[in-house]
Amino acid sequence: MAFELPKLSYKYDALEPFIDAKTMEIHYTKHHQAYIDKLNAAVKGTKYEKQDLKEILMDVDSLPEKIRNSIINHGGGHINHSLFWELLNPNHKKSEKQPKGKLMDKIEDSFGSFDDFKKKFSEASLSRFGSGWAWLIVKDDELEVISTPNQDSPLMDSKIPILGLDVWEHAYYLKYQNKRAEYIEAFFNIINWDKVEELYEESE
Ligand code: MN3
Repeated sequence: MAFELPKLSYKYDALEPFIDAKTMEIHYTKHHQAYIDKLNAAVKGTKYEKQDLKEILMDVDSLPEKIRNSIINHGGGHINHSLFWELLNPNHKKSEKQPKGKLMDKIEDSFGSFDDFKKKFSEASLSRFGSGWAWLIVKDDELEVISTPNQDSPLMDSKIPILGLDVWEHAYYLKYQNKRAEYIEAFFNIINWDKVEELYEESE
């Protein structure tokens, strides 16, 4: 069983005008697929073919050196994008732009306010030099905003990602060119907070 592109539960234009249909299509069918193809090539004929990717990434030190970097890059690319699609909200026009309940309480406890969290997450997204991701993660029941380079998954440090933003140029260049800050601001209009809340509750 090879790794496969997960089905997208909405159309490419569902996130317009914040993420344009063309970017979604290329990002999903070309970039994400390329990570999967290279991951499958790396694990072909090894025991990792049949293993859970999350478990593999949580223990990369035990991987054979020959395929370790490939799995970090392409396995990370696969798992990060699979999560990212689920974090985007096709019903954004009718949805709240903030979390509620336990997650909101925890965000306020951890960062002061939702706006302070947003500021911190935006700074992490903006200051990531080159390509990478910004994350809201859970570790030891605490929330933290971090960023990772390339396709490094927070799982490699036993951190559970519950929100993530792809800040590779391929994620925004067609619509936003070099204006990463505008893309980050747009992202806050299309976050699927129900999904983030679900992931938070699962992490407990
Ligand atoms: Mn990407």
